[in-house]
Amino acid sequence: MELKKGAPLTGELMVPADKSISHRAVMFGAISHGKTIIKNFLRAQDCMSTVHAFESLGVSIEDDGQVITVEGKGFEGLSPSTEPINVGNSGTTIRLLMGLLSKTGFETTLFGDDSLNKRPMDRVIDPLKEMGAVIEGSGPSLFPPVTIKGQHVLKPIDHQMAVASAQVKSAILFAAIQAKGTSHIIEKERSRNHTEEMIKQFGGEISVSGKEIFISGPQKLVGKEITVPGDISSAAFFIAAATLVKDSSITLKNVGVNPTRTGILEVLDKMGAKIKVCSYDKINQACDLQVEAANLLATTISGELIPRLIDELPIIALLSTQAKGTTIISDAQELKVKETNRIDATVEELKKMGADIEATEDGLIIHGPTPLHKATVSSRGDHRIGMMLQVAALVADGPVILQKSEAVAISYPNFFNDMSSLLSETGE
Ligand code: SPQ
Repeated sequence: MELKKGAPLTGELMVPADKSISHRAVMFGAISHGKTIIKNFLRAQDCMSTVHAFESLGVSIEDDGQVITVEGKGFEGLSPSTEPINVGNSGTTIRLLMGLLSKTGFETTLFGDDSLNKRPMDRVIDPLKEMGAVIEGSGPSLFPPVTIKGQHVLKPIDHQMAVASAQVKSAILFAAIQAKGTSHIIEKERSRNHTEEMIKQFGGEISVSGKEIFISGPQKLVGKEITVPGDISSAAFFIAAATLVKDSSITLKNVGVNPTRTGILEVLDKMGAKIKVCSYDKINQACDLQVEAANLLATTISGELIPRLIDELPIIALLSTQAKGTTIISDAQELKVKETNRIDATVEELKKMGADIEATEDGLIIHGPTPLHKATVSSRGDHRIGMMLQVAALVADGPVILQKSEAVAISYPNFFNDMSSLLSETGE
């Protein structure tokens, strides 16, 4: 696909629904008792993998084009799938399901595409094993396919997490809510808390104090109506585009601003971006963001910030190529086990366009500002790398050819159309 240099971005955009929350809404709907109605569900490939997985486990899920209705019958309402379940590219689906399915009393096999089948599952399987779960994977990192031999009893866990990961934490929570007794989990750093929030929303009990979580089981959850806010991780690409392209001014509507996800806003504020956060909707933790073009300064990003912006680091790296000075990103080794090794993918693809960027053991060093040139680049099958490269093309000096552009559909099927709607409102 050929990407052209950008005209100023203007106008308004309703960014698509949050991927992390959409996955969890289906999961909680399936294990709760009664109907769950999901408004503004993200119909992207990853979330459809979660829908497909629960349908295979006997859960009725209806989509009338407006809302998704999940008929929950509790954990005990799940039934064995007749065949192994393909969860595509979705790390969230496979990892959370391992905890959720660890006490079914039946066996389930989950597998994914080439990228997912190379992502480590030991980080989830090891703590679940301590709880009495029996889960098999292959090789030393326990790669998919994984087979979950659902048990009849699980033990609670007292666990200090080794990685700052919402997926690992959520898998443990889905097992802990079924185990008899109180589990105690200490996070390495605070990661996105949508699972904890939803346990409460679906009538469950959980106590969270800083990095410490206590949860007792077994608990019975009750279905509810849920509205998914817009995804700040999708909004990030437009925030970056409007910041970088001269004379831009846009409004992004209904963007989720849960504080465990807003690291990018804090970093961009420090870099000198012009982002105004307005009209806060308390119930959905969502805001409108007004973004104008700005000149950026380099920064440093590390520590507790990393899990709060982990998926935004490729686009932050691009922004840093246009910022004055040297940006240093560290403590971000988790990027190596995403859909691609996102440290290598970001460095190698942006270097093709002339960026002054290098990989370190746990992050990136970027010198700017550096002009970006026309080139042929590839998403490598990673949606976030594909979207980052579309934004890079807006500030390049000539056309950029993006290979494997279809990967954006994993989280954002209408991404290229939404980008051109903001670019074309100037008439160019
Ligand atoms: O679901 P998947 O494939 O792992 O998706 C990614 C993404 O970029 O969309 C990561 F590659 O998001 C993860 C995120 O990085 C979604 C997520 C969640 O919903 O719990 C948590 C993060 O992963 P982790 O491993 O840090 O917990």
